[in-house]
Amino acid sequence: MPAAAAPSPETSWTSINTIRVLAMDAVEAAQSGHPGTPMALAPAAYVLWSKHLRHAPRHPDWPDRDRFVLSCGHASMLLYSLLHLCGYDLPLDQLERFRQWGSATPGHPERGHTPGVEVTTGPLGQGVGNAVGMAMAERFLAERFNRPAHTIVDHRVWAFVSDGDLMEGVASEAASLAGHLRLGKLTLIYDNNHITIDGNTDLAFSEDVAARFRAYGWHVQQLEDGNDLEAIDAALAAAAGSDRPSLIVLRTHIADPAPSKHDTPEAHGAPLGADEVRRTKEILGWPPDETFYVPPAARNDMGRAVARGEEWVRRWEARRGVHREAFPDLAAELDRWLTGTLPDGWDGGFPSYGTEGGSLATRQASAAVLEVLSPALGNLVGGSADLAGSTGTKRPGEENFTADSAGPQVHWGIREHGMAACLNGMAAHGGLRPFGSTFLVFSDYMKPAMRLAALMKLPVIYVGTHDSIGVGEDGPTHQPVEHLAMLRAVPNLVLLRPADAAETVEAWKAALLLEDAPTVLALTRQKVPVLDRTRYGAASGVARGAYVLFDPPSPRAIVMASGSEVHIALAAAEELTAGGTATRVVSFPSWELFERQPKGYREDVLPRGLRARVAIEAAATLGWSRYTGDGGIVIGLDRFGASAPQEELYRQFDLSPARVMAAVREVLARSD
Ligand SMILES: Cc1ncc(C[n+]2csc(CCOP(=O)(O)OP(=O)(O)O)c2C)c(N)n1
Ligand SMILES: [Mg+2]
Repeated sequence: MPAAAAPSPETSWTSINTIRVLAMDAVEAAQSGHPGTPMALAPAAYVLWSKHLRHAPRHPDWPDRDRFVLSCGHASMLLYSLLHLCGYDLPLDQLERFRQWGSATPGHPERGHTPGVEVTTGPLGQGVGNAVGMAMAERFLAERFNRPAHTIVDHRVWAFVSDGDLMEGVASEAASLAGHLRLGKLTLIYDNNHITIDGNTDLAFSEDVAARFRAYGWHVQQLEDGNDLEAIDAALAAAAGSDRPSLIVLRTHIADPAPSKHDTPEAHGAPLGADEVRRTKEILGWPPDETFYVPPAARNDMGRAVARGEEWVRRWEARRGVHREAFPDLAAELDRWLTGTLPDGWDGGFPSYGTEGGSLATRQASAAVLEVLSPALGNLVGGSADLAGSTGTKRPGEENFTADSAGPQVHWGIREHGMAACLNGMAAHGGLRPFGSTFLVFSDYMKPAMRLAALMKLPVIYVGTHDSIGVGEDGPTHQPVEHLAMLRAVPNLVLLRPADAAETVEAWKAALLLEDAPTVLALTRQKVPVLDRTRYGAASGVARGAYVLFDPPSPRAIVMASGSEVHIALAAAEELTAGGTATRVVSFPSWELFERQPKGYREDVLPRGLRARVAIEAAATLGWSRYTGDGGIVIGLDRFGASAPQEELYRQFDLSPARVMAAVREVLARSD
């Protein structure tokens, strides 16, 4: 990098104070938001963004940029001020419209909404996991694509975290894993301000955070003065030089230098008030009555990020050109990974099921799919939270991700919260197809991150096995009941519950083709019959969410079901049909994919005129009436399961063909 003259301390402080004032003014204008934390973190942010963070404001998607995560998303005005001043496509009028409808400056940072925002943050703790996932992604890509004298993946991950972030359990899980994996390119800057919403941290947080992180295997530094630019600079450099993940515990004072609100919880989440803002501006030597004032010196100083970024990108492009010439196949593969493109023939080698009969748990079919898919893709990075064998995600052919070498097989440990948050970081980083697995019932432990994946439109794949009372003897703690309804309620989350081995193959395909939504594959522990596809509808219908599986002429009723209950529906419909009551079966693996189909298709599967409808699923009935209509019957399980062999449970809860047949007769009688 050409050595630009370092800004004078005076200029640096002008820039820092500009960040502070913009945060105060934006919150004041919105009469809503969080001014204190951006003000206190402005010095550290300035040093990081102007001296350490490698970024390119005109190329916010430059693959080799450093990643910055503002885990304490409530401090969003800090990020917006930085982005604006550094020359990202975020004009000042957007800061003036902070938190307003349609502005690029929402209350908390949202990925895909504001250029330069890497991840959506706000739910505390999640950003720590995201940062860990990003550092894992960087290491994985670096090991795949760098060659001696050809370094094309080499970037760091920096995150600001608050007291709340470090109190949340998800951060502990992720930090523990990061220490274990020795993710040296990760640095957390902890805003140790002793303040949370309810008051001083004395209320609830007295552990020695530095000692805790040391125990995780982190490199830890403690700084007593959040305004000591030189010390911060040196600490960031030392963090970057460590081969372990780094924590910088930085003592700050919320709302510094507001004369009466600094160090108070009031400065966390409310405007400082016109008088306090005025007095703060006077202290800073700012024109007290002007709002959103950006001194030219600050604009010039921070605006240097543009030219610096252009130069970094230019050099990287040059290195890539040389790398491409030396290793054309490798370079093409990197292109493919970075653009999220599936390789030619990716779906060619899957096992095919459908004529041989027999039975197979869908988790086993999924394991067979993974065995083929994993080497074909190369970037399917993930694993399970200590249930690799049970969830069929062992992938015996793949290397482990360890502290020494980044294979695609991740052992997350028993850390579902952390796993899910890391998966979001990996997906947001780009280049990988991340997946995680556990028992479906423990989606409860992943839900906060799953929701954020859906909100961020990240194509994370969750493999959730043991998807019903079919779990059997382990009992109600391990038997999901309400989870399907819970997951279906999350906007932009796709749930797929395949009925047999062939549907499982198709479900994996559908998941991989989704680029803008996370997918849950809900799979059985127990064996289910492999349907004879010469007799029934083709499993390719899975891609459409629901399809006609069994269709006698002139059906009088429809039975719909997902997963293991499709077989119960089928047995009932065949017997009814043989007895003269022609009954159609709709296999319904995914409501969300069905809702994406054109109206005509949906009408073909569930014709308006065919109102006699029954649904069966070994789960909470909540929601199925949207397809059965008021006149229909939904058979399910609106209670917890129990510990017993699974056949016995299906018997006790009467999830049986006889019950379906009775229900069909009842709905037909109603409509007669
Ligand atoms: C999971 C979660 N719980 C609660 C909140 C609401 N909340 C926002 S900030 C905050 C705590 C503020 O304290 P701290 O994290 O230290 O941030 P500071 O005020 O110091 O910036 C809380 C409880 C949240 N955003 N996320
Ligand atoms: Mg705090």
